[in-house]
Amino acid sequence: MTNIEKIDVVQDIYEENDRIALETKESLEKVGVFVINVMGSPGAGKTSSIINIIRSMPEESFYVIEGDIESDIDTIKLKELGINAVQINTNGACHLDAPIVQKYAKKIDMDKPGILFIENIGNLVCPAEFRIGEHIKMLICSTAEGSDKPYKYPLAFEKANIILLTKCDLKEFVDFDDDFFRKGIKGLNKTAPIFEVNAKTGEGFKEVVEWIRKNR
Ligand SMILES: Nc1nc2c(ncn2[C@@H]2O[C@H](COP(=O)(O)OP(=O)(O)OP(=O)(O)O)[C@@H](O)[C@H]2O)c(=O)[nH]1
Ligand SMILES: [Mg+2]
Repeated sequence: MTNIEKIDVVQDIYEENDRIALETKESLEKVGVFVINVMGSPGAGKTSSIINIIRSMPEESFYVIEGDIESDIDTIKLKELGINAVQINTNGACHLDAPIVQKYAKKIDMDKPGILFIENIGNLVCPAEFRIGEHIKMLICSTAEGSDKPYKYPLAFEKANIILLTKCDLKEFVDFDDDFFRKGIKGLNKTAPIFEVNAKTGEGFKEVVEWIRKNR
């Protein structure tokens, strides 16, 4: 009879992913690049927040990897603003993983120390499960999505190092319940700060930038 050895494929995939993520993180650390994995639902305000942070830190060099299932709309937008960006299209995959990020990170000439934003695929589920070489995870959540999101999609909130609540200008129109939202997060994550922002006016980003400067 043949000997059958049972292997845990899912476990192996995560381990290999984490190994490559660590490799990317360490190689970028060597050139002084701090990596922020930007996660959130489609349209939550990920690109808008990245742009606001970049504008608020003129002393810094920035690089962006844009992850989308299709299109290069966000990358074009960033390039038009003079931001060094490359696009990854996953053609269906709902998250970025470490191997694809490692491949595309090599396509950006990171000639100066700075900050690399990796905008993950718009999705509140899968991106939270995969390390991609980041130092921190920044979760972007908008008031328009509703205040119950921490309860329905806990992993993203649990893993976040910093949370931005965007579209605060729309709060009154979407019946956003602040207490319910914050209570949901506190039950999952006691350390991540929550910053309320408005990407249209830039309000709130000064505090976000101060936090990044302190924690990088
Ligand atoms: N009123 C208001 N609109 C916002 C704010 N932030 C973003 N938006 C708008 O929301 C829409 C989506 O913003 P994006 O920054 O493209 O969101 P995203 O998360 O990058 O979207 P995907 O990459 O498609 O997942 C755009 O029309 C923005 O102008 C905000 O604070 N207030
Ligand atoms: Mg975007």
